[in-house]
Amino acid sequence: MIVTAPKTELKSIFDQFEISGRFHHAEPISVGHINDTILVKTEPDSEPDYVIQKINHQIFKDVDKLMENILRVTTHIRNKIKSDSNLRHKKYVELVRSKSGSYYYVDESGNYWRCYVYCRNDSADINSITPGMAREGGRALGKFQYFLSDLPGGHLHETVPGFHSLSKRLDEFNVALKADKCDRAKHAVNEIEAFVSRTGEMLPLYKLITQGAFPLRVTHNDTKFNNILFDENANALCIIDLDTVMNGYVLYDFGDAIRTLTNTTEEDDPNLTQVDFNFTLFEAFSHGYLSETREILTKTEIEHLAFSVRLMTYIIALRFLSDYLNGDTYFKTKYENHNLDRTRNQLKLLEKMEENYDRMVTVIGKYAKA
Ligand code: GN1
Ligand code: MG
Repeated sequence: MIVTAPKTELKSIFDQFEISGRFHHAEPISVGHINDTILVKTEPDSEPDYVIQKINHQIFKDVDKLMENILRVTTHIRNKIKSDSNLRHKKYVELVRSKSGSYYYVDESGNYWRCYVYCRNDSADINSITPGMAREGGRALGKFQYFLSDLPGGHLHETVPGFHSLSKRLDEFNVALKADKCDRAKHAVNEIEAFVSRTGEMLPLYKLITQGAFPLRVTHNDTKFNNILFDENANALCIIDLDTVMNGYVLYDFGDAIRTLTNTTEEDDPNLTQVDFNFTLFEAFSHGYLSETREILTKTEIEHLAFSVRLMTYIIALRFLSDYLNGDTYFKTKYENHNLDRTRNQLKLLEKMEENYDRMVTVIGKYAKA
């Protein structure tokens, strides 16, 4: 679909950035749940295309800090890629400066906009991800974490405090359930029970995290598999969507990547018979990931990779349910029960992960040994 109506408005926003080429037309990219993303095609064809994004600053409240993190991270990755001739084919996320010299622009209505150089993405849809792509994706995530392991300048800003904290997400859930302000809890009785009955098995890993059992590293924190871009030969090019890059634990990145890669259907498919855990893709991703990271990860990190898959699926499903109970104030939704469908889908996936758990542990053990 081509955006025609707001063209003048979009063009005037686009014109605030130091771009080359001329605005031709805009197309929405509707994959994310948080920001609004638009692809801007330019002319002549020899010039790059761009992505402009309206940042959700209800969620990312301090845009200066957000953009400072992204700039630090992208600069560091760019320097790594440019200084290694073996990495010449890799891409990096490239922010475009606004004409006022900063990396975002605030319009008259107080909306925050930023601009990136567009990186063409030939990723397949969820049904045609091959084991080769999963392995490449695992390698790309491992490299991403490795590149950032010597990021200078101290800790990144915590742009969303406690983003993957189980205790924060349980507190939010309990507040939402108690308030039940849309009178929706009665539609989610089984789902609520499914979370409550699993809390006990989730807490030990959370406790280990809070006790400092894992090194604090620079992590992506939103490693949906579709945030890994591929070229037409299924080589991973780069990892995008850097809003949540913060200091964190590799378990979060591994777990969330597996959550999104292995589901045999979309995250919000209401037809639960379609939801299954693709073990072959899990194995291929783990192979690629550990081939890049086995030398840097600690024994304790490796031992908890398999469980992190269950923890992350639990946490994100719980966030969908809390948002449903709160009346859909956080994730974008397209219909009344969208967040409930997401919750059910992810709980089904979690069950499938539980069934496959012992095999997952075995596979991690195998690839951890080289
Ligand atoms: C959100 O917007 P998107 O799709 O990149 C969310 C992630 C969730 C994901 C669930 C900042 O990511 O944490 O895992 O939805 N991002 C934020 O699909 O909350
Ligand atoms: Mg995101």
